Amino acid sequence: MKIKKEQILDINNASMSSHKDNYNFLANQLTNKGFNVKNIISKLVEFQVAIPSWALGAGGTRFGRFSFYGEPSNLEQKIEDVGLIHALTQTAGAVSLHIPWDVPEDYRAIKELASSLDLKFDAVNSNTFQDQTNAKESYKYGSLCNTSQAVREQAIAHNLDVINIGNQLGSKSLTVWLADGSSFPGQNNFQTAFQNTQNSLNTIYKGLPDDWKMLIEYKPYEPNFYSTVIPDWGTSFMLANECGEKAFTLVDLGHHLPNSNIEQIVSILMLKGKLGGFHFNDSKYGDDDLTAGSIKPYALFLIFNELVYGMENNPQNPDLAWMIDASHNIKDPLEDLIQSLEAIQESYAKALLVDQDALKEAQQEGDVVKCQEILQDAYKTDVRSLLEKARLNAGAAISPIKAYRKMRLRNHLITERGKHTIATGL
Ligand code: PSV
Ligand code: MN
Repeated sequence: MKIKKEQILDINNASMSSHKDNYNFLANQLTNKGFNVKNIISKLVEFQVAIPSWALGAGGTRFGRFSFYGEPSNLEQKIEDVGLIHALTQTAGAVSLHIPWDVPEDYRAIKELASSLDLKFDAVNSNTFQDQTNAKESYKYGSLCNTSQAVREQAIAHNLDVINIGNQLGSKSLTVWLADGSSFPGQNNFQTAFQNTQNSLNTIYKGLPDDWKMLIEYKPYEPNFYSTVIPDWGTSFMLANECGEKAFTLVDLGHHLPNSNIEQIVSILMLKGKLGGFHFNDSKYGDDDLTAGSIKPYALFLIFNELVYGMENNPQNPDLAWMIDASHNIKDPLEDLIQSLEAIQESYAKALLVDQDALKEAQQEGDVVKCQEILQDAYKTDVRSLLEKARLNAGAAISPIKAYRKMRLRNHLITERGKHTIATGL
């Protein structure tokens, strides 16, 4: 199903006057402080975050799964769902596919559908953490790190296939996340596992088209609980460095041990020109994959503060591939993704309000109190009307969640697809 522009305009009319009041008040305040509000709005309009194809159905845990009904059961329907989110927000202009869950049957039709919804294909993701039906070799003891050459070759060939699929869709990057590691001490030789992984990545890297990037994700634990081959950003950075200039580190917010200083990681990777991609989510304990900004919004703001600084000061770092990597056990996946998008844009807007010159001066003077005041002044600004204005300018809904509910989109999806459809993915 597709949303018509007029439906959004109609719904927007009801909240227009209160939006205008709030926006005019804030825009005046910010202008008086010396901010270029127009410029901030256009940055917000430009900021697009990819939706992962596997986040459109209920996530579930290993204890069970509760469907939200009307889930997309094929690639076309997944793309249509992303189209709904994008129509309502105009901030989700890309989809990230996971292979083999999303192999297109008809490339032309899929490309046409995506472009009719104004969507691009962002990074394509390989999957060597699950055994596929009829696969010759098993990834039980790892994929790119495996001691068996045959297993490594199968995993390498899969990654090359993924590049090929992505290439036909217009994608420009491959994201590699490995579940490789060990569950018990002694199971793996750390050096052999690392070296095998490096060699395998080098081979995949050689198959990258010139204008592609390889994004290497890290994660300290799960599904292996004693060690992972790429546990942290430093290991990912080493591997990427040896692969070459088209390889980068990808930061997934959930892939850190508790209390890690993620903003510092982001900052140094950008200084080194090696931050390639970003997966947004939030967590209380581990890789909880909760809605972005739902648990630690201040941490998300501090991360964005470094991202904004890096985007302005580190031309050596490429444009980033932004993606939400969340999972929804009890919420409507589309509503949850809209909430994540809102939180991401909100943190971005607040980070754009940090007075970088004043901060630099306060840092030089050793005025710690002022430094904190500057950051918190930006953080405490209610920027929601800026986001509304950006959405209005782009033809989206003033309040995407309200519009989603008003249009009864989930009910329409259930009527169209049936209740008990199940999305492929996690
Ligand atoms: C792993 O937890 C991960 O975050 C990686 O990004 C994967 O690509 C994604 O989940 C789904 O497989
Ligand atoms: Mn991820």
